[in-house]
Amino acid sequence: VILHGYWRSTAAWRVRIALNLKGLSAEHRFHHLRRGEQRDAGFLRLNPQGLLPALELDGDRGAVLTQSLAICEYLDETHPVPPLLPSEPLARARVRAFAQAIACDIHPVQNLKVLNRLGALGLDEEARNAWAREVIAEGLAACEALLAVGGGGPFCFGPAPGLADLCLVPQLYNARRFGADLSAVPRLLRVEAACVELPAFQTAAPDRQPDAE
Ligand SMILES: N[C@@H](CCC(=O)N[C@@H](CS)C(=O)NCC(=O)O)C(=O)O
Repeated sequence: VILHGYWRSTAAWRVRIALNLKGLSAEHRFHHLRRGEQRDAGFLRLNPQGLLPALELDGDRGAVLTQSLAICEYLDETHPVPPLLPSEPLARARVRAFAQAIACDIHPVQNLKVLNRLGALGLDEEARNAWAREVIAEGLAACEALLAVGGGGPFCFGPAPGLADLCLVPQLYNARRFGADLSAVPRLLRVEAACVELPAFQTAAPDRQPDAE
């Protein structure tokens, strides 16, 4: 498979962790987000949304998958061991809700595209960063409470990392990047500490990618 990403793309990072947890290797192609390479014609043919990641498959007639959570679930369905989701429906729904709280409700609101639009509307860099900080802090505080409902430990939902954890760790990186207050999320930070002990998370980290600046 070929993973189209960028070292600091948190959505691509989720997929890197999923591939590592599954023990799958991928060829990596990099698209520089700050230079707008995600909008090049060649990449738009792969993902008309102009967003990273995209995963080109070597099977399934060379299909291209987009949307990090859809990609992670595809990997989980095609390589079920170790699982990224619990088998029991209620537990699965809780893990998906946590992952989507990050991937659908926090990350898109602080994404590059949105911050650029805010800039075009006249918000200066400090105001844009304050926007991102607040969105992330508020969203992660809710995630902390979601864990209190369904969580065990040391990972988000029990003794093994999965879909929730691979969303959480990159989002905490973005939180720090924008200077969000993390004092209200001690449990999330404990989960992060457990994750970063694992090689699957370590080798997926942005500064370990060949295109890191
Ligand atoms: N919901 C999408 C989000 C993809 C996304 O927003 N990717 C970012 C990088 S983390 C991107 O490509 N941004 C480019 C832009 O905003 O122009 C997913 O989970 O794959």
